[in-house]
Amino acid sequence: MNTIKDLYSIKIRILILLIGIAITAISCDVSTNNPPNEIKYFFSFENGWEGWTARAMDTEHGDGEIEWEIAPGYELAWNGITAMKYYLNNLNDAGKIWIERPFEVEPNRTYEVTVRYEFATADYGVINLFTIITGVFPDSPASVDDLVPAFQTTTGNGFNHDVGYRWVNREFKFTVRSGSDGLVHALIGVWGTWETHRTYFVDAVHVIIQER
Ligand SMILES: [Ca+2]
Repeated sequence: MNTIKDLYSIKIRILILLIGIAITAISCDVSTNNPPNEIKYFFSFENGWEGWTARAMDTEHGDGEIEWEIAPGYELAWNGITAMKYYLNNLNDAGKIWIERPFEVEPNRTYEVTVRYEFATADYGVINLFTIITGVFPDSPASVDDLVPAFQTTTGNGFNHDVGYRWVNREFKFTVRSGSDGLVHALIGVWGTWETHRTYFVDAVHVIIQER
């Protein structure tokens, strides 16, 4: 009789232990399913545009337009075999070309957004350089005035003589508040600040969105 009671008691204890393990497992699951407050994206353009689109402003020249193009290509790459190639023949000394991509976030919230990428440039020295465009906005820029906060550093590769193309790392941080549509728009490009033609490449783009 005692043996049967002992056996019963052991079974109850095992059952309680199993329930305990199950509850622990469920609570772990819940904690790992919490919505992350940091979202990381990476773009290497190995699959083409990867959600980005090309835009330009101030490209008018006489009766036509200056020549410009942005497209994924195979000439140079930092990661994999393709990078985004930018060509701007800046005959009007004003052209601005960039790629742009919307990112889904929560509406009406403030975010810290880091935009980091590799930039291949043959520009050297400190004069006659173009200017890098990088920014994050609640709305896609509709005018050059909207674009002004995205005018960043110059396109120089850090050398004081011609060494051809060099990859340089560029990183910028922004604070942006999303609108009611729950989108923020990231931009990467160049502003022609010298009257000549230039080609650049962008690859390995990280966009890190962190809610404040
Ligand atoms: Ca690539």
